[in-house]
Amino acid sequence: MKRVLILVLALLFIAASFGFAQKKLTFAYMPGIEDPFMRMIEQGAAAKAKELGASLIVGEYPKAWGADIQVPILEALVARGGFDFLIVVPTSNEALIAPLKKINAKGIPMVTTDTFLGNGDYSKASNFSFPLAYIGTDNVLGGYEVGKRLAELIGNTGKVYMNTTNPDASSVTGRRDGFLKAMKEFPEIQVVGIDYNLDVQETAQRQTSAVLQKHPDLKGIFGTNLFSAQGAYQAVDNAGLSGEVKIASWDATPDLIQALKDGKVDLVLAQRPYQIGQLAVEWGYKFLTQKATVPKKVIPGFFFFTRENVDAPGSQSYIYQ
Ligand code: T6T
Repeated sequence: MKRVLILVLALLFIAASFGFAQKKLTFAYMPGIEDPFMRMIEQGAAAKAKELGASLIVGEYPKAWGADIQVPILEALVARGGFDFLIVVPTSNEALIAPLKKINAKGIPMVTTDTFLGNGDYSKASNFSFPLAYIGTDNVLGGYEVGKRLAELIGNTGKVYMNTTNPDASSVTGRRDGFLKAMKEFPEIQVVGIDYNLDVQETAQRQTSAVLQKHPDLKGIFGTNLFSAQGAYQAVDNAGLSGEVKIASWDATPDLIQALKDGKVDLVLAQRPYQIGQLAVEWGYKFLTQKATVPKKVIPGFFFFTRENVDAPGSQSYIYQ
């Protein structure tokens, strides 16, 4: 009788453990803005979740960039609940610290993707080091590489201009700083201005048109994200200066790839948003199921499109589809 009881208890224990191991995990993704880059992160995260037998829920895509718009959506997502792990693109490295800290204090582990909090160093204790990792591009390195290539495109001399989005988003400030670092290596290049378009393409276009009027001898432009670059090349095109003003752009949207083929843009840096999404789910899953230590920074690389390689079969997977 006693043996039977022990056997039953053992079976119940195994069944309970099995049930726990089988609990379907749910990830939540909170994007930064409605755009093809953020959608690619979702696609990568969804694919990886499916592969691992987990599921993904997605917060509403903000129609514009900024904490004011993102935080209420994020809070609604958390209020709805039903997820084990958060993947978030903070739209401000300062303003998102407090709301995310509150969410983390509820016991929700998280990674930040694409952008980070504070200075991005989650390895030292600080008021922003609670995310498990930053998973995204090395933006300073990318900005630096863009700068070197743009310098070469304009023969290492002349005026250049940068159109960017926000002064408090780590992604674009990293690109700006890396680019300016590269420019310091070219004493004959003059940076005539930096404008912030707040992630509005029409603003980028208007700002670029004004710079072209003020500096008709402008030689090069760096557009630090898809809205900046798309607005910038359209302004140059409208002024009839395509080909004369060299344009280095960031983000491989089909629009920018077509512009590269048409000679309206000269260089396109592609990030790896699909991989960013995959890696976020993969590390979250390892953390939840195996208590794995997540590396504080996970950095997939980037890829440069030029007119020489844009049609190569090996390049096509880098386009944001
Ligand atoms: O360039 C990406 C992203 O990396 C950046 O943080 C914000 O803008 C994009 O989403 C493109 O619109």
